[in-house]
Amino acid sequence: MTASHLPRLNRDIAACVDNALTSSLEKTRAPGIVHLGIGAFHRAHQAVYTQCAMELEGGDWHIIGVSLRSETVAKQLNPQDGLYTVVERDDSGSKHSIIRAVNQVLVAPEAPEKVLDAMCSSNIKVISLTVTEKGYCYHGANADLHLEHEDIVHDLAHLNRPRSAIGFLVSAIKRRISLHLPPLTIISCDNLPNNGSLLKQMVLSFAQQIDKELARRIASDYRFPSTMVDRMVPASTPDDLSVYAEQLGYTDQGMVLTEPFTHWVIEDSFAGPIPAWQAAGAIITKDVHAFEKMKLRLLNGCHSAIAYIGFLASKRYVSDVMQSPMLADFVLHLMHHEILPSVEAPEGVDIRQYCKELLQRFSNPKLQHSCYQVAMDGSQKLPQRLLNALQYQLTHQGICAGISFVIAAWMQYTSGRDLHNAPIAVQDPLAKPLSELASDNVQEWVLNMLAFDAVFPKNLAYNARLVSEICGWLRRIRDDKNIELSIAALLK
Ligand code: CS2
Repeated sequence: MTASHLPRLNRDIAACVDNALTSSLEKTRAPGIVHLGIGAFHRAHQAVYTQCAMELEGGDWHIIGVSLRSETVAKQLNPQDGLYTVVERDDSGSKHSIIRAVNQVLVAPEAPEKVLDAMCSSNIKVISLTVTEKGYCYHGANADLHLEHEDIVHDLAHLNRPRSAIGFLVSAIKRRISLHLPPLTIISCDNLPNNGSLLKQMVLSFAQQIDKELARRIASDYRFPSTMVDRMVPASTPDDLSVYAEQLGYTDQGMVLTEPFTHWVIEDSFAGPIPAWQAAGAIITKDVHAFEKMKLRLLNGCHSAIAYIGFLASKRYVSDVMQSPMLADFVLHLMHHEILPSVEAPEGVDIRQYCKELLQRFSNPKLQHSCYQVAMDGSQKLPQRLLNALQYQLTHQGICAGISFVIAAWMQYTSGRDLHNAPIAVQDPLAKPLSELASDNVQEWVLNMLAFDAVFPKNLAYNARLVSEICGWLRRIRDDKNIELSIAALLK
């Protein structure tokens, strides 16, 4: 137990895994999980819990990883037999473990039929996903599956060669049902509120388009637990790989770098067996929502704020932002005065201590998490990270200058120009329409932005107080051309 009473990964087991080269784990490596979206986060989080679970309580739970877009991870991991190193680093040093939970990586665009075969194997009991927010093809304004999304249109027409995670899931489930295979537990591990229910809704909406009976079977037999996942995992750079190659004495193309902290809360709702994740430190509970809300708003909300103000203040890493007293004070203000009021502590968690630990995690100078990386896909992130807390503050006549400031900073960012007019390579599925809203007429820009219903809920569009807050901060940011100066005005 730690000060905020959150259980952590069983460290002794992590160490024992590291020395387990000759364990039974090595001999069989039989798969039980297909994971869609095997990026760095999965490799530093669920795969580590799964390996610990196998070490503790056994079971055939190796992972077949799937890349839905690029072949990069397959090229890194397959020649290494799926093995890779997780390096945890902070001020006190670094620690590494070799993870052997991944069997192989399939590349969906190259061989969708292989992915479907894997998902339809009778050994597979769990399918998990980290496909990022945009991978759910969710349409904010309709609060449902985006039926006009090009991947969904494609998958509805070519169910045997899908592209999207949703298309793969429905195609595989349809086949599993026709083969009389047992139902699966399908676990979303993305940073979305009620991620399990959301995924279920997307899968059912897609299935309805094909066959209502299929949708009914999925709803009754398959389980979609919600989860709260937490570990900061920056993208590894070629420099990192060469530095660690020297330190470790081997080259690992699939190495992932992360922080010591890790946390996983899973809703207790399963269609069949699961690995002994609980023994490895995960919490399995009936009520995951309190954890999700706390984490999405306090951690991810502040993280996105740090990313936009940090980028515009020419800070490279999240920890650089925390080193500026002015910017760090802003984060503190945002966290405590504007986000925290809308969050209730999950049972047994000391939320003040949780906030304190978050500030320490953001400040970890060894993590090197770039503002640019966290700034990606803001249109998909802001609603659950900051706009829910904003709605709470507006309804309760609370302060919202900080959140409005972050929205103004994000708007400047999405314009594709920084405060000195240098171009920004904005990575966001809605980058084009967002940049087209930018205007020298700030009032017009803000009104059009708040009416952009793929991001902003309808009730925010006409909120006079919000319009005036954001206009004020956006003008100020653009006039000052110095984020720290503008923040000084906010904090005074
Ligand atoms: C980050 C998250 O990139 C981002 O948007 O806020 O990936 C964050 O590092 C994790 O959610 C931490 O658990």
